[in-house]
Amino acid sequence: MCQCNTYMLFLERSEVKLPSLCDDCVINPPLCRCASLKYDSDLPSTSIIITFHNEARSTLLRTIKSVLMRSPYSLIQEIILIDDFSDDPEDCQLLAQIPKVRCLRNERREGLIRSRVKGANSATALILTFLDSHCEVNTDWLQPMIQRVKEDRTRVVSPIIDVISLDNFAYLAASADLRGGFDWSLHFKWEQIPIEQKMARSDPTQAIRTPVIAGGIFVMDRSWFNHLGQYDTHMDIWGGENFELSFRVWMCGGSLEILPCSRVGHVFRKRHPYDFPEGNALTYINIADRLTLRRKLNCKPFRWYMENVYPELRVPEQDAVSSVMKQGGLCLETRGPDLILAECRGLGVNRPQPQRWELIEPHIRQQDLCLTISGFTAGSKVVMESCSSKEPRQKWKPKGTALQHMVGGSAWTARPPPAPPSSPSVAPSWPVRPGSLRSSPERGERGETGGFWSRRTHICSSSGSKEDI
Ligand SMILES: [Mn+2]
Repeated sequence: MCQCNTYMLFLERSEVKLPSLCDDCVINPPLCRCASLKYDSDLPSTSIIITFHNEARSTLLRTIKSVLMRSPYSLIQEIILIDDFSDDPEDCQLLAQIPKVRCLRNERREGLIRSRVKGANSATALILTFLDSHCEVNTDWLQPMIQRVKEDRTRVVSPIIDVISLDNFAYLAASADLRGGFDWSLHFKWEQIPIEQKMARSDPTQAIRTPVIAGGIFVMDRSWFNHLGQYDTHMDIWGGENFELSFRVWMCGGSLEILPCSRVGHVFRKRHPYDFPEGNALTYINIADRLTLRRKLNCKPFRWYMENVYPELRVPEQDAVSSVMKQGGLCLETRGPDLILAECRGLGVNRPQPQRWELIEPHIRQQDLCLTISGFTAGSKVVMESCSSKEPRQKWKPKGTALQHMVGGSAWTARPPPAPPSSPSVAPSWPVRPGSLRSSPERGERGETGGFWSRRTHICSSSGSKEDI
């Protein structure tokens, strides 16, 4: 019996039933075009690398079965399972009876990264496909990715990752125009493609450039993976490796893409179903050899990545400048929820400094609160409200030394604060003409910075300007 027959026999006998797929044409009509795309007839085959630790057998089998049933037979060189020291060694051994499946078992817990590198090092195909152990690949998932990598080996490509419901294992389609991004807490997030890129896309089947990939499912040329230094095998703990790889790919001459015509369902878990080896998120490792590698590969600096790959991600530290704000010799300050113009202190020895405001265009802020006009009509009060990037009432622009509201050009006034008799410096009202509120540098700063807004020196001070609040 030829290998092909054994393979078909397995698929027929396997008890895991694949649920019917959702119809892309119903969910996303433009993606009907995927069905008409043509791929090279001589696409290279791939080694599929799946690592797992105590994964449910049914989920693992579902992953493998979907790969075997929904990929052209010739494209699957092998499926390499790396059992990261699961409690029951049989999990892996039983699966190795399936055609094309090989099993490698770790002698001790190694974690995701060393397991993947072990799989990659034993792979025989020229293209590597990393796949999570709790997936269901969709029809024609593999050809689009191999085609893109065949055309340019420096591309690292990822499918659209659909959702397999944690509750009933139903297959749910994800949006087809998202890319990978992150915030400064380094949490991965799906985000909309920037509007300019969206407008420029004439064909919904086109690859989507992405700053980072989610990391669980991607295809990469084996020689490119090796050239870039695989993974840092000192990494013990799951998570973050997708950022490290993404930055390295971009900065060292490659690119990352999401391919709308390739779809793979993935069980997104609410929490980690297993324990980690010793160490935690604050455990630092020595990266000297990775720095050497970076120099050797002549990789671009992270600034280049920020400016060219992910310019939408703003750097708060860089944008922020701070200043005292003055009008008619008085300083703008907050008193609890109220805004007032008060005598500018800080001139004498040991006198409190006037409050500083941060300009992070278009916001003028103190911590999480932003200077906001309550309406666009003359006489509207100026108040402090929670900052929101979508709020037009909070948009300001420096004009020379003055500040102008970008939308409301009319005069407005601040709410008169309660004026205790003991505070002669409290201004009863804040009548301002547009543009007449001025930022004012502390002495000496102007010469250093050449402007009235100076580089921020602190975000939130517990002394000085805040001590009387
Ligand atoms: Mn996963």
